[in-house]
Amino acid sequence: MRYRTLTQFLIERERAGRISPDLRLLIETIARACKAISTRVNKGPFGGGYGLAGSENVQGEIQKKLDVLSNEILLEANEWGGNLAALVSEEMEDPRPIPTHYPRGQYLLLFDPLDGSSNIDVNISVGTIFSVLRCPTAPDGTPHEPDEKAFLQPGRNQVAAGFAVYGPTTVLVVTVGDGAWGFTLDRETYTFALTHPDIRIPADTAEFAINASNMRRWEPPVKRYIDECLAGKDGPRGKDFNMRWVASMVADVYRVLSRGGIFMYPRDAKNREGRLRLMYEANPMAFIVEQAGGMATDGSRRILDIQPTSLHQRVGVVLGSKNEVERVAAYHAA
Ligand code: AFP
Repeated sequence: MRYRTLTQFLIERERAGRISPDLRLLIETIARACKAISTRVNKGPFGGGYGLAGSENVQGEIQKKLDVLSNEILLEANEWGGNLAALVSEEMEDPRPIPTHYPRGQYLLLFDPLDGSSNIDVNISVGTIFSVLRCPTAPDGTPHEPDEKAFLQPGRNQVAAGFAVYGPTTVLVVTVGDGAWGFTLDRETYTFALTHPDIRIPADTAEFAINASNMRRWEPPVKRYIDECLAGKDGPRGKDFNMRWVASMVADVYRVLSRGGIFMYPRDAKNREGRLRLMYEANPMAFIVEQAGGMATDGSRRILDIQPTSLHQRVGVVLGSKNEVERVAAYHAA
């Protein structure tokens, strides 16, 4: 069976006027960078990528060599194209404006270069998450300085988002606002083939994903929801539930996209704002999940409507099968 490639998919959307040539180039460039990261991840200890980088990132997290490497791959791939004004990364404190010796473009790119990196050394899937915004312009069309303020836009402003999961296969999931589309890396031709067209998340599920070790810290609505899942068919839900927790958001979200489910990293007594990052984890995943017919909230509010106040702010996340996410929101409202 011949699969359409990512390039064919993007050319079709450019011809349909849904994306600009610059946005097409941006997504293709990110996809190429994800191939390079996938190669390094799959080299394991033979690629010099294992272990600690001996540094800390802006989050105060110990950096793995692959964190730093992945960040550099994405920076180098994206600085010359003339389609970006600036970049934001989980690994960097401030926005990185495109160097003045390159032309600047209209888009802002945000990414988590290697999500789930604490799973690297134990050979569990990790990934890359990205989000694309437009740089705001003045009424006369001149672009604003691509500073922190330019990035602080609600997630509903995203023009594209995606993530790669580096697992048994490398899959890239992308949305440009007309559905969520999954591409699997064909390692013989080294091209992304459209294997999961127009992904749809089932509205119902019997599978939840949460880090249950935080149970004592959860707010009551979350505790109620999980207790009811655990009560199974003898409880108020009248059916048994299964649990999964990979601790790599990309892997957990990809499973939800593939077979339904609800993924939760709620605010709690320890992570009062939540643990996941709004701008380059929650927002892109929320955009993709909504495009696949699912729902994404911080427990009660739609994630894509949250007005950011700082680049690296955290947020609670409840996303996936619509009817379950709605139930959690109803418990918060009660
Ligand atoms: P790391 O990138 O530090 O491994 O964190 C991964 C993550 O941001 C997200 O991908 C997971 O869903 C979540 O954290 C796992 O958090 P816990 O380790 O607390 O379960």
